[in-house]
Amino acid sequence: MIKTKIIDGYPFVSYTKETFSSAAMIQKSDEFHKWLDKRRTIRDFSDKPIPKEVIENIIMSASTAPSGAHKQPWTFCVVSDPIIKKQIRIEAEKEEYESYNGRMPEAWKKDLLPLQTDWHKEFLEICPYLIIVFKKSYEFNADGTKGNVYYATESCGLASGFLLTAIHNAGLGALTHTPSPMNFLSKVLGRPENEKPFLLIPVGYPAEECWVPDLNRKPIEEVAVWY
Ligand code: IYR
Repeated sequence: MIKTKIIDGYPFVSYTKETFSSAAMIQKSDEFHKWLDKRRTIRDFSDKPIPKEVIENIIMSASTAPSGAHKQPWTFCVVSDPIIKKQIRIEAEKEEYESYNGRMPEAWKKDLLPLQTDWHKEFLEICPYLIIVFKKSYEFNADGTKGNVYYATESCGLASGFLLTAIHNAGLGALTHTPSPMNFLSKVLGRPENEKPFLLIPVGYPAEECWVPDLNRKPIEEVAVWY
């Protein structure tokens, strides 16, 4: 039963959650890791349609992420219109062409060789949905005045992580794409001046033939320090 109380004039609700024995926690956390470890960034997408409701559920999952002062400083723009997808592809490839042919230092390009990426971004037109995460640098109050947001970058990073996990859970694939600079997305999508493009995430089924680099993830010894 949920109880309620007022603290200093603000409403609170009692919170409980299902907890587990140590043995059950070990099993659940191990299973979750094994399942999450199957997530891969993909670049070979199918054009097979996905119900809109799935994308809605995925976005609502992302939007459960914690955020500074609970400001939820994010907007998820969903593009399925082929004309807008084409526009985004043209603009992204323009920027990526410049990046791969001069803007990116040689060391960066060398680091990307194992991924075999280049400036061609045909997946931007193939996959059924592009989700563009916009970060709010401030918000508009109901009366039109400006309101602050806090830790917007961290908040959007968390929401994007939740988004990728929700996409994986639906059995779909995604790419965390950062065509740089990304300002063209604000223009193409007509976003207000308080929003800046954060990530462009194509979502879809993996293509029948889908290849990913044979990568290993760092072991616990390399990513955790115990005190
Ligand atoms: N934005 C470019 C380059 C690129 C950069 C990184 I860091 C990657 O991990 C992968 C690609 C592109 O999308 O190709």
